[in-house]
Amino acid sequence: MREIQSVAVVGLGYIGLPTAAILAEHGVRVHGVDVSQRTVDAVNAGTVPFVEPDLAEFVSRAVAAGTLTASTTTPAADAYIVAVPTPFTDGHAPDLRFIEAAAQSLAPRLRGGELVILESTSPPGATEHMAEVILAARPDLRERGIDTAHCPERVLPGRVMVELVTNDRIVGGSTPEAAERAKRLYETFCRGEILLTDRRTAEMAKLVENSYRDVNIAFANELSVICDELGIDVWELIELANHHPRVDILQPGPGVGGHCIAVDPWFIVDAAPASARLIRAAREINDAKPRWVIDQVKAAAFDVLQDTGRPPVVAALGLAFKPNIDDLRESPALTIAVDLAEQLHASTVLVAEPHVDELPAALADRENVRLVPAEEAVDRADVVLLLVDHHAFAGLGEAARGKRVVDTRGQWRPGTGG
Ligand code: SAJ
Repeated sequence: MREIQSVAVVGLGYIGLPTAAILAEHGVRVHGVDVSQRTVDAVNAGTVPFVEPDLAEFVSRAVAAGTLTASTTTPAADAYIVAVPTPFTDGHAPDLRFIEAAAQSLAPRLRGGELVILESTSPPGATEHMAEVILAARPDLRERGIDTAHCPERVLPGRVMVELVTNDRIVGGSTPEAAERAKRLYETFCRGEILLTDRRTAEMAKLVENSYRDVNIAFANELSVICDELGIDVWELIELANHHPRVDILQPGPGVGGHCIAVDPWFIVDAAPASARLIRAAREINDAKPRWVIDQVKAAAFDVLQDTGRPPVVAALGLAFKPNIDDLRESPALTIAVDLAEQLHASTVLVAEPHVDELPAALADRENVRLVPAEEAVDRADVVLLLVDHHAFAGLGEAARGKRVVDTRGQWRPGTGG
């Protein structure tokens, strides 16, 4: 089995860059590839283009040691790790265009005998498809075949550099030998168990993990709507029910965000539309939650208008998709802030997001939106909407008292110290 000494990581995003950095830290020669010159420049300067705890230190160490380099073109290497986005189309079908482009970019570099790993979260069959794209570009390698594997990442944003090392990993190979080769590569930095299977099962395992979470969050979100109708505090209810030894209900929120849990279940629905009924329903329930939150804020705003005769000032606390990070991708909080600014156009919307320096494009050009410190937002608002339970907001519940509060995370409920 050929020893892997050099790896090209195609896609230097939230997964590709940490993976490149940790491989480099463990003595593998890594070359990162990205279509963005800005990302490539940042990495070559030993810096990172996004926030992830400890990542900057890893990258600067590896670049200084000469084990990590980057460019916009794909070089020859012993192994390739493809970590590019897999978005979906408007009809919720997976869009494999970036995987195909990555395959096209590395195909001319192959000499035969390399290992090509797909890490991107993908629908069942995507790794086989990637292999086909490579072989279509390189028919000379068809007879001998190429080793491919799917090794889904399962790291939690905010804990990536820890979980890359500690999480167990699933490795699905085109053959048992290909799986074994990929395992040996991941063993250089992963201390978790590395479990071997075929490519389709590995692809499906990743999708199933995130769907499991989505279904359970949907259960909590549905409970929150039911409890509102019935006049019951959903957070107290969940806390009580979770005392049962076999019950562990998750927390309701303003909807499900991020680039994984809100996306991956659709790949299963697309692959088995008639059978994936619960998985589809969970997606629909979670996707409907932002509208429900907006209706609550609009009702509160209407009450203020009735009482005072003027359009209310609304504070929207948090834009990130979950607490204590700066990631706004697929964030229900951002969607809600944008829609509120649009629908309450006579109101001022004071947005507070301590993890960003400026408003994102979707809000920046709106006349009635300002980015302000959280304390000021709460102080000036008639209606306070808590969208993300950032630590920074925990102590503001007292200042919001007496105002109309829509607390989508239960951060300020009595007894939580907020
Ligand atoms: N959320 C709730 N209630 C909860 C838990 C989460 O509303 O009780 C919301 C969050 O606010 C957020 C969304 O769900 O909007 C997703 O957040 P998350 O922390 O559950 O997950 P992600 O998207 O940051 O990361 C997930 C993880 N998958 C699982 O926990 C099964 C991570 O391990 C995966 O690596 C990652 O997706 C991925 O890349 O697929």
